[in-house]
Amino acid sequence: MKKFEEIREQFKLKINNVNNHQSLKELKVEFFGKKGLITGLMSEMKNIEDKKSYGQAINDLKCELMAQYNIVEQEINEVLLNEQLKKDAIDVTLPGRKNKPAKQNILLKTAREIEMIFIEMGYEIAIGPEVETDFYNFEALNLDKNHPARDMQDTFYINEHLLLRTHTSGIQSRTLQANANKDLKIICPGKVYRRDDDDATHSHQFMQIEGLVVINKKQNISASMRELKTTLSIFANKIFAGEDLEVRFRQSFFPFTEPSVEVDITCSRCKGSGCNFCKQTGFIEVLGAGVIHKNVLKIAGYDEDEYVGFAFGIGVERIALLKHNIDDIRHLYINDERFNKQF
Ligand code: FA5
Repeated sequence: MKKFEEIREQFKLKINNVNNHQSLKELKVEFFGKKGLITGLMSEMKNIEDKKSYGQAINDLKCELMAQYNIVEQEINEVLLNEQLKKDAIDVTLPGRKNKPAKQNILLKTAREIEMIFIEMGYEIAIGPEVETDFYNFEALNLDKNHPARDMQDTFYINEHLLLRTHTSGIQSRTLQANANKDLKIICPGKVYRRDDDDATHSHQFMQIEGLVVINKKQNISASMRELKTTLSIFANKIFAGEDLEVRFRQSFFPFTEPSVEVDITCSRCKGSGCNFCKQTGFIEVLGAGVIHKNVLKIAGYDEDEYVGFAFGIGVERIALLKHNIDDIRHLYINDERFNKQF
């Protein structure tokens, strides 16, 4: 019983000096731990005759001291909580931070500018799904299942028949089929996807704006190579107004146009002398175009001998890069405020 009293006194003395979690923890180990003073009382059990009363006494002492311990622990927690609350207090009378209105991303801004140029020329807007069928993305465009040109536009397949569209030309095939034997003058903006390796001028996801004009040959206007070249020259002059950039038409191949061309613009970084950005060519390709292949008109239900048309697909990112002298396509997507606020 003397030993019990000593422990009780010792505990009282120590707990009065506890004022933080660390000393509380040390006290707990010293008295209640595996090798603590209270546990130590148990080792005397073997020398005690009335083991039951002795055990009961240890338990009572433990409960008594534990109750005091819990009170002190609660007090310390309260003090700490109050300190934390004081530290975290918000002065609601301070004036709030102003929200800065976000600027429109330069990519979308460029897309809207391109659209406006064509809308002013009388084009209407058509849209289509980003998850496209193999038929509209390829087959209706004269690219049957095993056509080698499909390799140039490998993409992400949802299943055998559905894929992420590789170009906006799928909207062209849809609109032609829905309006067979009617005149058409549309642009089709949208996102497209390809299994391309990302670099300064390529992305696996990018934007295109498709253009399509179809006219009945009986009319006194046409929509063939000459009109295509004129249209694209007007577009290039408007979008790059004030810039000293050359427009170059280069012979090319697309299964859905015949003849086909690609249009390049002088590299805005080296002004044509050749650099890493333009892969030393002095030019950046911005679009593909051509006179609509007769098979495409036929598949869509048009009388291919009665109608003629041209189509083009503009890479929106490439226009933005050239127009604003941006050195990497990836800047357009990473949403860095320092980049965005320059435009
Ligand atoms: C096409 O996609 C054709 N559908 C264009 C077309 C439409 C031709 C109608 C004839 C008639 P092409 O794969 O070349 O063509 O892509 C067109 C433009 O998209 C390119 O000139 C380029 O500006 C842009 N482009 C192509 N691949 C990428 C890419 N990985 N990242 C960014 N822009 C790209």
